[in-house]
Amino acid sequence: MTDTTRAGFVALIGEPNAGKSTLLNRMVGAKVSIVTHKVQTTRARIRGVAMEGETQIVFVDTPGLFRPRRRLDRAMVAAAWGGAADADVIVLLVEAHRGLTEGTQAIIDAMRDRIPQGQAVALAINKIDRVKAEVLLGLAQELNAAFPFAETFMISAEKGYGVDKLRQWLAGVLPEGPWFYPEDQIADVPMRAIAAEITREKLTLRLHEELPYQLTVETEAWEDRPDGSTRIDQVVYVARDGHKGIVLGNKGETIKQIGQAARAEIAAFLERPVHLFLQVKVRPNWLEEPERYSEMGLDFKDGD
Ligand SMILES: Nc1nc2c(ncn2[C@@H]2O[C@H](COP(=O)(O)OP(=O)(O)OP(=O)(O)O)[C@@H](O)[C@H]2O)c(=O)[nH]1
Ligand SMILES: [Mg+2]
Repeated sequence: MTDTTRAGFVALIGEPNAGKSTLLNRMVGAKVSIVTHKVQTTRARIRGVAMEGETQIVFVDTPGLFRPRRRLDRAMVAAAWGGAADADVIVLLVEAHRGLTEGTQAIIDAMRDRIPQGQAVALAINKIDRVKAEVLLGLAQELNAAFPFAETFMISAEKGYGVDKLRQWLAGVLPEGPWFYPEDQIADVPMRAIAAEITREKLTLRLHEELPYQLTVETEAWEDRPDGSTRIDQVVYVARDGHKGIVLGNKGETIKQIGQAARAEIAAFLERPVHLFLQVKVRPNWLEEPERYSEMGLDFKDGD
């Protein structure tokens, strides 16, 4: 006799940098969403699939919620709220060492309007490895006074503390039903997009200040060769001539190192040799081009 299967969607929401992508990767057991120490790393919804017993949990990583300024920011925030509204359960991540910030309070206020009545919201206080245990109880009480969370978890997405408990609880509250994906599928993101994101991660880690927010990466061509290797051609769109110079670096040294780091990670992900070709193009208006948004997995009109 087989057990009844369960399946559902769990949206991870929170301020930029809360650790949503780190948690998704930890739950899935593979790096399907990029992570950096900088805010606004994730730009679109990323679905990762985890199994807990007979339950399939589809985690939805979302862009951080903040007060948007640019068109891209607005489209990102809309994608995050869309992910939350579509989910069976929401997990709000809060950083333990920052506590109930203005940003988290704004999210809690917005949840009252945007989340359908009766939709369960769990609280995950993340990065508990960064604080003393004493502060956690007070913080949990403060947050639960601000919103009726269904359950509170103390976790470290990075170290793995408390993550099993959270996954087990989620499995228990998801509805009975058939799985959405084959049992061995870990992500619902096209490989071309994952490869572009890996390159964007390396650019974000390497470049300073505003520059990572002013560029986007697209995979233009993908060729699986008969010799077992893959050739990938990508374009890095930047907004200004000056940015192109910075991305290339002296004698092309910067882009070369970024390309090497990205190539190694894409090859490890694909488990085959990769030849990666990066081209940097200046496109002053890319932040206002509908095509760039559809490539990112965002709705251009959400930015209106
Ligand atoms: N110390 C500590 N750092 C963590 C933990 N979880 C995540 N981080 C770090 O926090 C930073 C942000 O992590 P991300 O997973 O990219 O955060 P995010 O919420 O996806 O951020 P955005 O995509 O920008 O909204 C990274 O440097 C992570 O390594 C944790 O449990 N403990
Ligand atoms: Mg992220």
